Amino acid sequence: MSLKSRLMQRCFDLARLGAGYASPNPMVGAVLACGEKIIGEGYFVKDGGPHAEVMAVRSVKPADRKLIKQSTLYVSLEPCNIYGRTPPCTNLILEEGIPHVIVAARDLTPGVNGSGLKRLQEHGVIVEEAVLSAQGKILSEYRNVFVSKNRPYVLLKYAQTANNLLAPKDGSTQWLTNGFSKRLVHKWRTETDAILIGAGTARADNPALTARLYPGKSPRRVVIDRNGNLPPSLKLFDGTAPTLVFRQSKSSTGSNITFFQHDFTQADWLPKLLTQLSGQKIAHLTVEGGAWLLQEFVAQDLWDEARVFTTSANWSDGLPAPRLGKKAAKEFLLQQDHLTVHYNF
Ligand code: AOF
Ligand code: ZN
Repeated sequence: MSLKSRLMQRCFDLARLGAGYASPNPMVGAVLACGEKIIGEGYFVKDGGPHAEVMAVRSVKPADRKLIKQSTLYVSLEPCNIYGRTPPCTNLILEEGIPHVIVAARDLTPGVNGSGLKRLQEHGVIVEEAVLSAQGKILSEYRNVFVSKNRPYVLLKYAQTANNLLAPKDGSTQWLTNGFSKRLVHKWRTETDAILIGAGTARADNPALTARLYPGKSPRRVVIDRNGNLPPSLKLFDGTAPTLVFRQSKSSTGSNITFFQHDFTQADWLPKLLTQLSGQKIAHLTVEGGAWLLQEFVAQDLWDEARVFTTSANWSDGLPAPRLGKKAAKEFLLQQDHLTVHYNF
């Protein structure tokens, strides 16, 4: 692997440390290197906080500061060029006299979207774009979907039998995956803004949707309860994590629950629901089921990624899993569970 790729890979690894806390801001990692020597590095820790580039510059030892003017800044995402809650990172780069900037992907946030790179170039900074761009895009895609499509990035997560069945037909629960997969799913819960399920899944599985098998924060819970008849005794309504409930009719509030009145009779109820979630600063949404809801996302092409566990079970009957129509980009084996990751971009 070339030096450039290695240092960009380091940016990606740093960026991922912000998973779950960066959103709705992007995960960003930055490395300041003088030749092969890393003199500073940082990542975007938490929404509202200092940017990765700022953290990288701050981390430079006083003795190494003189090297900044001959160093290269590697960033997983185009440096921002707007006054948000923090000043533009392009200012910092120019003030510090960093002569060379290498990025993996553009920031599609209105006002940035290439202008950060352009400004740097206009001031004589050598700019290189699209280094490890495919990986960079995966890292930044949730932010870019959020700011350009007025909806959250949608991750579909489900388990299926070897013969592509998702759930028994009678609405009962049948656990498919092993303990390793289950723990991984809890890690993912710490990295997403919210998990959405339909009423059938809420009733059949009574999931808590909190992260218990992995340290980190629990996501918000979102449930579609069109007819408003889910029992209040469900774990979803226990107040342990903020919960958003979408119903056709108006409802009162409950403990840590926000009710949304939503018109499910309209053909565009799903994109509209996603827009509502965007308004709640949900930039990364995981959809956990059931079969009908998952299929709806696929049919309306409103998904960005799918993580699918395929187990060795073979059922004679059941509800079919969605047909994604996208080949697996990544594959993993967790003992006998086969995990595939599919991207729709
Ligand atoms: C960067 N480096 O580490 C991050 C960036 O004021 P804020 O924090 O809301 O910033 C808004 C803009 O900064 C927006 O374009 C967002 O995508 C970007 N985030 N940019 O240069 C970073 N987190
Ligand atoms: Zn910035």
